[in-house]
Amino acid sequence: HKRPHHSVGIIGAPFSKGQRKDGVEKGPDLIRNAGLVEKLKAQGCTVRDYGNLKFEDPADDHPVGKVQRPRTVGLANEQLAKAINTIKKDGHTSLMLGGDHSLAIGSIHGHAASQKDLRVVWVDAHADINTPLSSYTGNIHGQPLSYLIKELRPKMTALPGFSWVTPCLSAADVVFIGLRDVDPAERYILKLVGIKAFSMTEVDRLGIAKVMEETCDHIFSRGKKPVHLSYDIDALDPSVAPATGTPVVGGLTYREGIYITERLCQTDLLSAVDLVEVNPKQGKTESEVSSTVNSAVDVILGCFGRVREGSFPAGYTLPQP
Ligand code: 5AB
Ligand code: MN
Ligand code: MN
Ligand code: MN
Repeated sequence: HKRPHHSVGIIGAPFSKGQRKDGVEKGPDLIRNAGLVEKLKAQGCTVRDYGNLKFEDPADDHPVGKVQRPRTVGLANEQLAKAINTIKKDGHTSLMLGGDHSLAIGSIHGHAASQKDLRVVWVDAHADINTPLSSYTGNIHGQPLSYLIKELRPKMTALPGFSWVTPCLSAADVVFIGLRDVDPAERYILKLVGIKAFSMTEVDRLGIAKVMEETCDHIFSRGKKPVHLSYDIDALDPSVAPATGTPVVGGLTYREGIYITERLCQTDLLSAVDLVEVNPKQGKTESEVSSTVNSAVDVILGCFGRVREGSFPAGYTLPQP
């Protein structure tokens, strides 16, 4: 079994306006400062860091209904979509470091522009599928999938900043893992359009290995297609990832969280990864912040070939006595 070579294109998205807590814009640099690039290279990856996007603040971005900062979020995601499209055209697996989860709109849209017919694995405590009208918080980080799924078109309203967005996914292309805090409207939507979901109950019932076999069966049942992994760090239990804006007890263990990445890496079809919602200001201590960042780094390393059984580079030989 030859390990495939991973060429990773990193884009930082220091963006927080899809929700109301500051600090999440510090995610990209924190994750880099934990040695991400060096660690990816040490496990045999080629890495190109495209740096951080710079976001603008459109004037008078007043709410539309309950939806907060639509113009700012729309514009940031339009920029991100272009950057991801460039990274894909350059031939890399894209790695987007957030930032809040509203960024999945641009990341998935940009990915879909270069690889049509993708599959999405959404690892999260939350379903992030509120429509602008169903959201009671008005925070767009709880809504990204509603903009992307074709079947939800009839439930959507036009928002300033979002005219560039066209839904690029079908409901059957998406799988959720880790759900445990789903709004009534979101549960209704999951049933309405029929999205495969492994909540924490299914993780308990089946075990993570079976969840991943069923996930792969589902996403590849209509052919082998590129996979977009959108990983919200709050999917992990707050004991291993406390520094995040909306923590929920009863989450994935570190081992379950890593297993997901190892299994998806094995498919050789991982084409884009998002790692979002690391927020150092939500950590109560320095060690809460570092455990969250370290978990995020390990999730990423698992996506790009790290295996817990250990490995050695091609051509490796033991020192001769
Ligand atoms: B996250 C909530 N459903 O819509 C909403 O962290 C929470 O990206 C969303 O998963 C959590 O605001 C968004 C109540
Ligand atoms: Mn979440
Ligand atoms: Mn999320
Ligand atoms: Mn791999």
